[in-house]
Amino acid sequence: MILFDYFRSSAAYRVRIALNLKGVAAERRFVHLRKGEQRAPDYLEKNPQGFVPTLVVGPVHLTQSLAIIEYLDEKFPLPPLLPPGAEDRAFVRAIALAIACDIHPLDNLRVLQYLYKQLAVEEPARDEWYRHWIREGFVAIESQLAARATGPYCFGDTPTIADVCLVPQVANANRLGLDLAPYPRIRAIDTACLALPAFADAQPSRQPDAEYMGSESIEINQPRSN
Ligand SMILES: N[C@@H](CCC(=O)N[C@@H](CS)C(=O)NCC(=O)O)C(=O)O
Repeated sequence: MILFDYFRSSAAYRVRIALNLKGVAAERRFVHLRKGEQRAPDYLEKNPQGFVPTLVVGPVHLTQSLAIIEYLDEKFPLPPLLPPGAEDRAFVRAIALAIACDIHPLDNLRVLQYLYKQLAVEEPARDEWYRHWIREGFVAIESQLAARATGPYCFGDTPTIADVCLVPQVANANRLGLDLAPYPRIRAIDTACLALPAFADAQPSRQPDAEYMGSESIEINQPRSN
């Protein structure tokens, strides 16, 4: 298996956590998003959306982090990343999707670049955009988690796909200086997860391609003519 990865990508971070939880090793190749390597023709052959992560398994190129994580869960069933009950599976998937479909896409690099280059939105407003969509999502997720609080994680006594998505999103929130005080349950789950080596070792700062860990805006400030 080969994981096409970028240290700061929270979608790739999800897959790194899942691989670690499963104890599955993957060769790593790094796609430098700030340099635009995700749009290189040979990379677009692997992932036509121009995103990381991509997991290459033999001749097959798997894309979309949640599809990759469910693939890993099917191929390597232990430890399971989905609970046994159908309603409980729906709950953890709902948390994962609230992050992966409703928060994260609005703060993606290409969206921030579009705000900057096409719409001339300057850094303070872009950062506020970024924080706004996390806040909107976290308010709802916090109440959903509080209503189902059953253990140290999003659901039950072991991490699920919900935790695999939540921890990278909290990392993004911290990077943009979002005040997490209103979300005590999210903070407690993040702390519990990061106490596990599978999560801690997948953190952006611990990746071989890690660079400066400042705000996203610094990354996208390039001439508008680009
Ligand atoms: N829904 C996709 C999202 C992947 C994604 O947005 N990846 C970001 C990094 S977190 C990316 O590659 N962005 C490149 C760009 O915006 O140009 C997934 O879950 O895999």
